[in-house]
Amino acid sequence: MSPLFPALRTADEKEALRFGEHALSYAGLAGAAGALAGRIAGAGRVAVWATPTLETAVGVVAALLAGVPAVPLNPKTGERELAHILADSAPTAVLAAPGDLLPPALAALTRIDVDPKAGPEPLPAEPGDGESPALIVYTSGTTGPPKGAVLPRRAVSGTLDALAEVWAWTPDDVLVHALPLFHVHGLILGVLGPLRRGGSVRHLGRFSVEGVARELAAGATMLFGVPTMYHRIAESLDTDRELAKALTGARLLVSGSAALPVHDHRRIAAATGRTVIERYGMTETLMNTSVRVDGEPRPGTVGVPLPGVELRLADESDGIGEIQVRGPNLFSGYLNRPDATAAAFTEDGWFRTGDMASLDADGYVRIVGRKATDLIKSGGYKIGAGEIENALLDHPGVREAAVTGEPDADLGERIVAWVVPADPQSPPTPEELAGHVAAQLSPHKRPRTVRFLEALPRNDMGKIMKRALGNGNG
Ligand code: MCA
Ligand code: AMP
Repeated sequence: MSPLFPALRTADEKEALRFGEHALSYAGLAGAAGALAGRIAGAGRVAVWATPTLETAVGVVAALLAGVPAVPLNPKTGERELAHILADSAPTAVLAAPGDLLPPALAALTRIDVDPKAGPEPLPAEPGDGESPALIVYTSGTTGPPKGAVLPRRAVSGTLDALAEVWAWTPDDVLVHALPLFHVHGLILGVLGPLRRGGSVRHLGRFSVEGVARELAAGATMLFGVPTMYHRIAESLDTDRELAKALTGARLLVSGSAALPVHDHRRIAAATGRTVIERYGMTETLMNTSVRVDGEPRPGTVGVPLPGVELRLADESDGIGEIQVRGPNLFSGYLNRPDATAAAFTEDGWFRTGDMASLDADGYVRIVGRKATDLIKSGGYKIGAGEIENALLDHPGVREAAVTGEPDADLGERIVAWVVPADPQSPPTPEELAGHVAAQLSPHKRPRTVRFLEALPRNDMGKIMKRALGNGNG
């Protein structure tokens, strides 16, 4: 396989990465990542403390250059989830920015501080085998703790090159975003994408409508975001003329990770004359479909299969079936979970996405829902009802718990916890339960609403009937 980042081999002074005040040229990145790659060569796997910083980008690029699989960690991960990820992925070292305070769970690992000013050091030869694992990204299922999706090098290069083709993504593009760097969207598309093209990325550190407007006005050409971010942009457009102007000037506005409501599409188009392009992907498959830059934008659809990706609808009824995909974009399997890997594929080798869709006559894909009602997409994060229920049940004030997702204009879906308190006279407060879930799992998995009940509705078999819970979609 050819190198993942050709621009690092002909490194020049062009800006590659910028996080707030801190920027790095291709020459600087090649030096720093080359030096770090030398230090970690031969390590089994390395964890990366994935703050939105230059250090995270340098750490991940170094791992890819060294052929050492990287496990990006959400720095806000709670105790229970972090313990699971570390036990499952067994990294030998953790890469972090100097001065970052790491939780005790990481104390047993060798800590390697990332120095973006290190080098110059010659770049190592990258692994030639496209099947060798590049990254392990943890993703939630309906039950149990998150699973580690093993992403091989060919999936990373394949998906990024397919996107380059359909988006006409070139070295001249400057991407702006504020996505977290421990998921596919922010890390692979949002950081490795520009680097593979020899372009640039400016990361805002934290999302703000002002930050997006500022960078687009100052030369950024592309914006990546989840629907919640576009919703917040749409909300500001009425009153913010500079924002509308900045968006109008962008080459490409891309949304993904969840469905962008047609209402927000329309508001943005009305104020800017620009149509947001949607693409559809998954941690396990990287990107599957997109609206093409030279194709007809069609709000409510996620476009057409990307070059190299085969897509079919299985078990169709009334024109709706499960999206199944095949192609070089797919993961290799779940780490340590041959059972789950086997269950994720059909006998003839197609990956079952669990997403339900219909196809327009010309092949545009319309996602209409999900097979599993116990998966919630909130703010673009995938969250399993089961993992939250288990965390809630660990709280001494909770006797029974069920979790559903309810429609939310801002987050797409909002996590709702239905709780039977251990002591009805003094139930725990909603804030206490949200804090408990945040500390055990992750803040984005915390319930935004808690409803107390005397008992959960159950069927004759004792199974909780989520459909009987309020407006829940479970
Ligand atoms: C609040 N916070 C708490 C608590 N409550 N912390 C601890 N305990 C609590 N009880 C903190 C949070 O940590 C956060 O801190 C701040 O308060 C606000 O949090 P929150 O309310 O969750 O933020 P939000 O406003 O809801 O965030 C919206 C968001 C976010 C910015 C849109 O949801 C987001 O970044 N989403 C991106 C998801 C994503 O990238 N998904 C990709 C996966 P602080 O502010 O300091 O952080 S999907 C994927 O990769 C596939 C392949 C695909 O197709 O893309
Ligand atoms: P994750 O496992 O976090 O990678 O999330 C993948 C899931 O996000 C997919 O299975 C879809 O349900 C959803 N998703 C991603 N992009 C889109 C999109 N553009 N429209 C609708 N759903 C999406």
